[in-house]
Amino acid sequence: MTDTRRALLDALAAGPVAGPALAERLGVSRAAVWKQVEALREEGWGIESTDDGYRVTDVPEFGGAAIEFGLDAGFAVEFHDSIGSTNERARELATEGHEDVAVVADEQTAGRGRLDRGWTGPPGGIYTSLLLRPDVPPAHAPIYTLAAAVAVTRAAREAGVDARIKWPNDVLVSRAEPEVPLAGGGEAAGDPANESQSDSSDDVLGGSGERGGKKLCGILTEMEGEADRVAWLIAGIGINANVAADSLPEGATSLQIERGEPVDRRAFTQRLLETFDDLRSDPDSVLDAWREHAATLGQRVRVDTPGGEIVGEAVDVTFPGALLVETDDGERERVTAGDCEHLRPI
Ligand code: BT5
Repeated sequence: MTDTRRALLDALAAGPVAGPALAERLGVSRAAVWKQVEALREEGWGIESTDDGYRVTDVPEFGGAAIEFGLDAGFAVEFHDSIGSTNERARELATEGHEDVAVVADEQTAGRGRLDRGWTGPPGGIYTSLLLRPDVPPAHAPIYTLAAAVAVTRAAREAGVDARIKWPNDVLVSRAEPEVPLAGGGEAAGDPANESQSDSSDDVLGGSGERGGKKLCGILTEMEGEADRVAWLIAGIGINANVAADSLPEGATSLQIERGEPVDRRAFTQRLLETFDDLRSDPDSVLDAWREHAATLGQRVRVDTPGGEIVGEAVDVTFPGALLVETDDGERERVTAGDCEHLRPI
């Protein structure tokens, strides 16, 4: 988006402005203002000429200018109808020295998950990568993954979808637990045999379709660090927004499926960026917000960590994003990375 167009839309976001006042404010001719207004109309914007000046009546459903219009967050938006991976594009921008950019796409053709896994990105999604340069040590990076998960979850809940967070990086939509006979009153007195029981219909997808929920969103955080400081950090967020079930892997769901109608992707993305922006400026608030929306806490979990498998009850999350797991022998393990599976309660 050109600077003139951005300035024009910023001015109109506050209410009607007359052509001459716009021209003066933008430092361009009245003809140039008129040309920009015409170009916006051609792209689907409703802009009326009233006695008070130009007034925006309609904003396109999705797109860079649409997301930036009225946005209360410190991000410029770079929009793509289709792209390989928004994380890859954000990396390019990082190398060029940019910051505080949200790369957003409607479709991703080569989306990436963690650990060389892929991310299916049909049209109708919200695929975004937020490029930041936080002044924090590299060890604090995980708090931004948690912040992204909180931001998506809040936006989903406001859109009427009962989303919850599975540590560390998934947003799931809850559904009723299958009826499980509770052994001996249901106290968690670890019978390892039960832990391998799984409902194969919903948790076979390498992190997708976990028990108790279908995967609505995945987050891939990448960063480059200097010795004591993050050089850049990219929070890559893939949200199944207006996507039908047959375009998604098994165990996945979308906002449209859950709502029974499409979601306003512009409003959703704005809410996501605004919440993330608030959280990143106050990292200490992230953990409480995360706990509030967590599906993992209180669950019996199995975490596949680089150092081996840990099974127990997820009791808390600690800064900057480690999961505390109480194992059956009463030890508390602090898990900083790994794939987490929610186990059937015993
Ligand atoms: C993730 O990895 O969940 C992180 C996904 C991050 C995607 C975003 S989109 C914007 C940005 N640009 C990128 O290129 N990436 C980021 P992981 O926990 O490894 O889960 C990956 C697994 O989720 C796959 O192996 C599939 O089983 C499943 N999966 C793939 N696509 C899915 C989808 N659209 N919905 C739900 N599950 C999916």
